[in-house]
Amino acid sequence: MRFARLLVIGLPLSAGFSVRPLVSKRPPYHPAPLSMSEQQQDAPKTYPPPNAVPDGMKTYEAMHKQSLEEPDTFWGDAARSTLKWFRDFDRVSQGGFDTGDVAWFTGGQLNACYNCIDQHLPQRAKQVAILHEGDEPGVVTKITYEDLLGQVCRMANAMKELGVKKGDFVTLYMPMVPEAAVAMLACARLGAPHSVVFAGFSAEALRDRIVDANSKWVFTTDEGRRGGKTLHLKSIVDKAVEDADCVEKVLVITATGAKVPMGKRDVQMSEMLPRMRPYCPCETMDSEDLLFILYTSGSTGRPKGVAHTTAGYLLYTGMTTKHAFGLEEGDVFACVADVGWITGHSYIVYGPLVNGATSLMFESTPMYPNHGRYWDVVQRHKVTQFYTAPTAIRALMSCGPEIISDYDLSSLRVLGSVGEPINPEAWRWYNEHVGKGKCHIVDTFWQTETGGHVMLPLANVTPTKPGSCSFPFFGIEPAVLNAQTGEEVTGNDVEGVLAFKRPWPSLARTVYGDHKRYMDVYLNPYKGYYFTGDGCHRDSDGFYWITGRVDDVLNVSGHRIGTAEVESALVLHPAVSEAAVVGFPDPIKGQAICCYVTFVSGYTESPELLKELVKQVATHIGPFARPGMIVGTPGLPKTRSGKIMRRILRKIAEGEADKLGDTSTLADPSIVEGLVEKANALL
Ligand code: 6R9
Repeated sequence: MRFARLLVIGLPLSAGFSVRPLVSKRPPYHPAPLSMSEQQQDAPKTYPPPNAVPDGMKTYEAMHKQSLEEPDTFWGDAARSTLKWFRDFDRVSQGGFDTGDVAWFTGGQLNACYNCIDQHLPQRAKQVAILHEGDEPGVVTKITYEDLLGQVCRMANAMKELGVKKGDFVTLYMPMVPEAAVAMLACARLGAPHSVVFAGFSAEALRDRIVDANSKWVFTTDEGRRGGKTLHLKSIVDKAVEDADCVEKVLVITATGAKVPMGKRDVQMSEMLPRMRPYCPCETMDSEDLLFILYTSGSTGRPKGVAHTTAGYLLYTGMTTKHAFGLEEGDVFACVADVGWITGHSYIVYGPLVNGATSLMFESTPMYPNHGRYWDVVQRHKVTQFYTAPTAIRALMSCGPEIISDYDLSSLRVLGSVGEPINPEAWRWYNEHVGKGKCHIVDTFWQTETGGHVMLPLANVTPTKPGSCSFPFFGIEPAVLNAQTGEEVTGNDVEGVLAFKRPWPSLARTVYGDHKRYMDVYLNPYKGYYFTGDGCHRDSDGFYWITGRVDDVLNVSGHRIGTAEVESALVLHPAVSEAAVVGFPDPIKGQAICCYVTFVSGYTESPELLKELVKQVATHIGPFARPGMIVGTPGLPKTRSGKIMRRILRKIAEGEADKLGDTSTLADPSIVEGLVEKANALL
């Protein structure tokens, strides 16, 4: 018998939430795949910031100090100068980590959409707000701030006519078309929190998210296009809403113009929008009113609806966009993420627009029609800041740098990285081949829950080391904790888990509908701290290095996937009795998924069955969660008390069966012997 390495195949159909119970204790600690020593061996050099601002680090240090010593003055001033308020706030911040009653700018009233559009009209009516590069090269749409207001208002008025009111949840399942941003902003204008579901999720995953948010409205398009392929979004939504009784209307936007079946609940927006008035007043929102929820995976249980509120989120994403990327007048800012993830929310929509910048939205992939596409986009649109994920950089690296020299990339000043640790080799490639040694590389560490960057270099200010996310943003007080004791590890050249000691404006306020879970996952594991779930190293110069998740969350191509979700998708298959899922290193994706499964009697392992199981996961979650390896086994390695020893499964999947460590607590050592034999047959 051999391990089956399976190729990425098939299409998404649907997804279920995990049924594994929640735990309120500390998550199990295991060192991340990219170990600190590997990173360090490779990264002795410090790079000075290009075009350094005089005394930039001194100013940063003074501002950071002030943000911690006089937080109310720091954030109060920032909030008044960055945002437009309908009513000034009474208090800057209140609450804390004990009960998670954090609130910022209470008493203040504002509207996020007003801040992203209306406030800029006197100076920027004719400036491009959203520059959309379609799936086909050169298919470009430019939406000025003035046009954006009109489009958002028409959309908001249509939503009103369809019954959307302040406080109602609206789900979006959209490709990367400008209307995705327009719909988000229309929701913000009406005070209806949006819940954007990445359009790579299956119908089942979408349904669960619609139902969890009790959403009566779902936005989608007829179809989408990505990398020359068609995404059948409307038909996925049809399947999702079949058993989602809460849904009253599906708002169908025309993207490709394909004829799609329209049912009783479906509304053809192309017929409705031209009738709408292109102005719609803004709802007045309290600072702490919800702006949106966004589902994300955790180490256990079902995906959580991470909840962000209006003022703090907007202020913080605005400030981080400005400082991380050194925004200047006339810049073309390109974050090539998807709006279905937090990076798209914060750095395609809210952060750039609150700054009055031109935000590029990219519908395609780095490989379509060839691996020069990013650089073609940079050249044609004279992009000044470019923000992508290490997985894309590694994929492009594997194609060689030659194609880059066909393009003029001289407009670029800042190159950002996000989503996973960037290996020093990829960092240097990005710096040398794309940045030509003249751009600032900003590796930004943050999470759905943090709302915006928490650890990052500031453009033209912070020196960098390849693979390190350097230092905290204003108001962020990091701590390295001993994972077992929870004690803070002080000094430099230390390792542990990364936590934060005080709230900041864009910290997620709760898990929608389940504050206990919010406490248990983020604030209870280490009392007095926000726990990130990531391992970290603070080197001898005080630079921070993220070493990856220390819990059961995988990061596949920058996509966060809970092992529990994959396991519950697998056990829904009639052939599977038990499943245990771990990650293993992948040269491009960072991590890939390995599933160990035991079969119900009567089923035997076969290539067909293994393929079916891969499809099972793609169907229940989405194609991006497809396992790279499925291993049939007569049993899972368990302790005598019945706990699965994932540490052992991880080692075997990583090809380190010779370093299993202590196996004395195993109930049945022969199971591990069998698995190791399988591994050896593969290697
Ligand atoms: C923004 C985003 C969050 C997890 C996070 C960590 C990993 C993100 C990183 C990084 C090292 C970076 N992560 N950025 N690890 N260096 N610059 O990706 O949010 O999808 O919630 O993922 O991603 O493990 O905990 P999200």
